[in-house]
Amino acid sequence: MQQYFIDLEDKYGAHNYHPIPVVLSRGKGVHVWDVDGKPYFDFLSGYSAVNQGHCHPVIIEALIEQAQKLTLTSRAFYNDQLGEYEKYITQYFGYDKVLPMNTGVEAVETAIKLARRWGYMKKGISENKAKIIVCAHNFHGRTSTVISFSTDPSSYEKFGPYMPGFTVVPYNDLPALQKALEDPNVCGFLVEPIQGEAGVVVPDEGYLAQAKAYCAYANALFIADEIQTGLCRTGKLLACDHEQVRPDILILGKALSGGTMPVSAVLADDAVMLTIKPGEHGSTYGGNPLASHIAIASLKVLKDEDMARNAAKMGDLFRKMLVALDHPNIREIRGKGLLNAIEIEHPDKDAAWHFCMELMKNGLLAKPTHGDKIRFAPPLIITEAQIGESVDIIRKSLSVIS
Ligand code: IF1
Repeated sequence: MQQYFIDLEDKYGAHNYHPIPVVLSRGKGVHVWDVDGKPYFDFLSGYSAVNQGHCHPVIIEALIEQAQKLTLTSRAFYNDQLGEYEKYITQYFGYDKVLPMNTGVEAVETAIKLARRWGYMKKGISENKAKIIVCAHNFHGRTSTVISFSTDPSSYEKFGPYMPGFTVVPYNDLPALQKALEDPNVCGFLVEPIQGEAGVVVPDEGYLAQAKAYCAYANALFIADEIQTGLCRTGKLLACDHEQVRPDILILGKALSGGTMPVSAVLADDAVMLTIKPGEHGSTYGGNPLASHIAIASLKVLKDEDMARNAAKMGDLFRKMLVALDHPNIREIRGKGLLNAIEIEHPDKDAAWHFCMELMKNGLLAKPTHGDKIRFAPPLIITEAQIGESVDIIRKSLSVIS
């Protein structure tokens, strides 16, 4: 049965992914089921889009309710959902304004345009000279501008020519950042509070706070891409909250819709946001009433169910249990809250893939990146008992690479 669907995708779909060979047809909470009815723990959570768990009843109810009333107006007209959502999300995160988009990378693009616009209008940078500092091994999405400052050849190679105006510094390197900020044409520093795609790289404590302080001193905007780290994933509402850092521009996506549709957002105060005027930026679907209604429900559920607290607690427990496995083929265990990764040490370079295949056989879904790293990021509603069951599966599956 599964092979039929795999063959369909292979024949008619572009080959831009290499999935784990499992075909899913249902999800509920921390579980997904394949087309044959076999259940799995979902330890990817749609790359953190389903923080609230699959098909969360409150979010699905909001979706159905709004889908039956009004789904899209375009921004040529007002609708009765967008304003309520804008009020809700700005108060939720404490910013003057929000600019709604759809995918994560669109929100990143929006933040880049905002930072440049602010650089020209407020900082006085001369035209077309603005620079944005980014970090090595960043991942901010797949558009041609965003891959222009990727340092991963599989993201940028043979997709040039590239967009100029970006300066790369090493991640978690404060002196390098301080030096790069000396350039008066720098309008902002774009950073992931924890690097996701790079393999869940957690910077040293104090990095974000000091980076923000350097930005303030240099009159440059601190731009946090919390698309993956935000919305309770790391055990706080935002990963920046671990260091009491308030970004000048905050970028959100993924779990803003609990995995139901692409909803992203850029938050900033008036001094930044009002530099973009009517007609200068937007999107057909951005701020549509369906997305607005769903996003309120998705944010509400995170707070009502105290998911930050559970993510912090379950994350600590999970890492403790992994450490206790004391397995010779696990080189490193790292993460914060329920954004975790392990690194496999093995002479066979496909060991992490074989291990994930075994996890699948035993009822847990995860996927390797960069060969030897495996991300473990279940929905934030996971219970202590389910963490226990999952670690049992991980322990059992490690035998294939022992
Ligand atoms: C894929 C990783 C996760 C992101 C950050 C922006 C975006 C992403 C920090 C763009 C997207 C995704 C996309 C997904 C794989 C994935 C990913 F492995 F690449 F690193 F989540 F872990 N900023 N991350 O993590 O958001 O436009 O995709 O909505 O298949 O490419 P998008």
